[in-house]
Amino acid sequence: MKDYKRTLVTAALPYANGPVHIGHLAGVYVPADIYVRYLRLRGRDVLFVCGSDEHGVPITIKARQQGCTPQDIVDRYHNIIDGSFKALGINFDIYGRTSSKVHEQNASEFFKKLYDSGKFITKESEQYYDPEAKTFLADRYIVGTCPKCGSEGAYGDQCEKCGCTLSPEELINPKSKLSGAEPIKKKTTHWYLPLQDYEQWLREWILEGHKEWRPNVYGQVKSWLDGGLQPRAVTRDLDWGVPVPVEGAEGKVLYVWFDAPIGYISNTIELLPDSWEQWWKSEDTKLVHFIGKDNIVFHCIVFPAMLKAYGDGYILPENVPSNEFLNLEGDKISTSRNWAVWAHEYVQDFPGEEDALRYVLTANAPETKDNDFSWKDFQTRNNSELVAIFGNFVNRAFVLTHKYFGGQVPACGELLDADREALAEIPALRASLEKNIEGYHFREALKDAMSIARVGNKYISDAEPWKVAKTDMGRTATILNVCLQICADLAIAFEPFTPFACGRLKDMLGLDLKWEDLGREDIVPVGHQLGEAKLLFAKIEDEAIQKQLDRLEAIRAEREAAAKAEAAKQVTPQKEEVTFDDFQKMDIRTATVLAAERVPKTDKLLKLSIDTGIDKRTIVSGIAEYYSPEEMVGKQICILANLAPRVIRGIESKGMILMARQNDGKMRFITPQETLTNGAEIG
Ligand code: B3M
Ligand code: ZN
Repeated sequence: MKDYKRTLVTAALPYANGPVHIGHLAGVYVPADIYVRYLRLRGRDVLFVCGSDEHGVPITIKARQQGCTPQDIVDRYHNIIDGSFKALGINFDIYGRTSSKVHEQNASEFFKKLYDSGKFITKESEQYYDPEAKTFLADRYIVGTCPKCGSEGAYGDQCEKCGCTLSPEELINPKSKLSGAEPIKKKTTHWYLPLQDYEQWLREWILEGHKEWRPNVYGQVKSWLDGGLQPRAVTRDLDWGVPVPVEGAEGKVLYVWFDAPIGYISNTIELLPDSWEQWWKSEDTKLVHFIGKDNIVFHCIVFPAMLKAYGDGYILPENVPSNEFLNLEGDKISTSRNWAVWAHEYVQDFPGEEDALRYVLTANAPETKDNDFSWKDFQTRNNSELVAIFGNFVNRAFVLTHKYFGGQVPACGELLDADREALAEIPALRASLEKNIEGYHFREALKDAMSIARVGNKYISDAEPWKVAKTDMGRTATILNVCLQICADLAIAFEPFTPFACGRLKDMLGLDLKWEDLGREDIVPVGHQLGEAKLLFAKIEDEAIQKQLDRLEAIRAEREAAAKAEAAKQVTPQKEEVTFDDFQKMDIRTATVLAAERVPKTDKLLKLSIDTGIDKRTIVSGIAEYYSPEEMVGKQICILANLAPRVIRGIESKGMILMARQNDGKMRFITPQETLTNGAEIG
């Protein structure tokens, strides 16, 4: 392993078109923050860069929906996102924005240099154009009927109902979202980065050189490369973004996925205008991108190809850790369906419980496969791990030290086997923790930290200093000394994971701790005065959890009702063709219900006596779900008169009542608009 002088950590720039949710936190920001905190604790030189991704079509769509400007949208969400990161202790060195002047200049210059040095190709293509609004239409701006599931309002790139990927050509009856006009095809020219030229180089760099990358990342890269790379458009016809800085490119901007990764560089420049290059262009810098799994291709293929094309000494990432997805209560997290736990709402609903979320999202991180967040699990992990093990242990150690020794760290006498065994576990756990964090296995690393708490908790429970104190103060002193060393270990080991509690614990200890202290047996010096015991973690009560579950349940119910209403509008496809003769065989007539009663011991059946004009007869019908007997009496209905008789529940039923069934299952009988004579032939 190469020895780097410094580490540059980037976290994917969240789109400023909505707040961040627990999926983002678990996938990208919490792991990135853990990694950075750990490196800092070890005294390494680290820079942690993030910012809002403020371009792209979804932002313009949101602005249009809300009747405001894209700038209003990004201002709003930039602030919300920035605020929730801060509240959760995710401490970037800079949280910039891709709408900043610095970025506009930098991205523009980046494009210009590639353009001037002939790294792009241009291609003319036909794109959808709104003849009324006089503008090209991004795929998202075209809506129509989904060819796969038939639902209305599918987008030109995707149907959100059935989830299928689409191209605008496939939409049935496409319309522009801007004017409602039918889009036409129009020629336009764009710049493309010929990715295929970098294929061989990418193969060597990643497939040969980075077999240690996570399997999900490596696998995705491999399948892209095996599929053969194509030129990628780096410009778009749009009026929101960084203008394409060449003549004849009016109305065109840089594609959001071209400018966004450059944003990492721009934000570094903004923070360190004089020394940014040492972070981006020095072989002594280790670059690590933390991203979501849907960003892999851009960070492993497109952005590296851009940097390679640019030259000038830009370094490439040493690793690109990316997680799988986190689900919520068994369902995919979805911004559009509001199925999420929003970071900014969490910090409002659970003030002081920031660590609990960080802890649970790490313990449950979707590192190797999709994982589920449930509120019950959240509560259990908080209450029975953080509170009952870590918190409880520290609290007992402090309270007893105050009780017996006035809060002064008591002297450590001769160590017994139990003391030595407990203490001996810490260096091994430290080594494992280090290995796991440096290998980006944060869930395992957290287990190591928790194991230290378990060691402490078990040690104090077994040693029972509260009993020993009745007879042997010397031994009590030793036990508590050992406990306090473990408390200090916890303050260090947990800092990357639960920084708020560790801050409180360090205050209680009154010590400045470094990673190197972890596992030492004399971190806390004898005679040192401890602070008062503070609460490290609070129990999360059932009511707080129920409130969250109720909120989600309401959203689910609303969604189901909407889906039902939507389904009711849907029409079942037409049946197979029949001939006129087939139809002629059906003898459909008007008739009047003379009497009606429920068929005993059934929920669904009514026995109806009807006057068909031809005769008086009995029909048993599955109508009771929709009509009471009283409602039926006297009604004129339509029947299939010549249906072969059937015996239903011992009653002979002759014919069938015609009913219309909606797609939500609701049925109504068919009645003539005005009362007719019974037995009138329908056809
Ligand atoms: N904004 C996508 C996302 O939030 C995108 C990441 C950009 S990183 C340069 O998933
Ligand atoms: Zn569909």
